[in-house]
Amino acid sequence: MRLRTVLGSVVAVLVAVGAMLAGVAPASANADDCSYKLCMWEDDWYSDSLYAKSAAVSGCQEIAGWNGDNEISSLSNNTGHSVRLYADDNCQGRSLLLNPGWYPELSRLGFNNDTESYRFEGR
Ligand SMILES: [Ca+2]
Ligand SMILES: [Ca+2]
Ligand SMILES: [Ca+2]
Repeated sequence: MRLRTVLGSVVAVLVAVGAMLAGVAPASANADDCSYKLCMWEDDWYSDSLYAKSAAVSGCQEIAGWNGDNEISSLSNNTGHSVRLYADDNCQGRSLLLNPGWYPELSRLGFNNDTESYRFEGR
């Protein structure tokens, strides 16, 4: 009777250790969800830093000076609204209108590393 109790305790401890060792990998944190949003990346083909992510809100949207200005190289626009990119802050300067869609290389459109702000059309 006493021995069985000790064995039972040992088994319980081993099971607990096994559960701890197994662990559980955390869910991926970099699966940024750009559905229904506008997303802008530092490099071509939606790579490196994701500097801007926004729903189709109204008004001029500012890209951060030290994290995105003059760095955007690719973009996806899944908002259903066209967006106009601006080469300067405060929606000023040269601009480029983009319909909803995927733009892996803004360099092809003459707008690589230039965007500093943007505005959704009709918002
Ligand atoms: Ca870039
Ligand atoms: Ca610029
Ligand atoms: Ca800016």
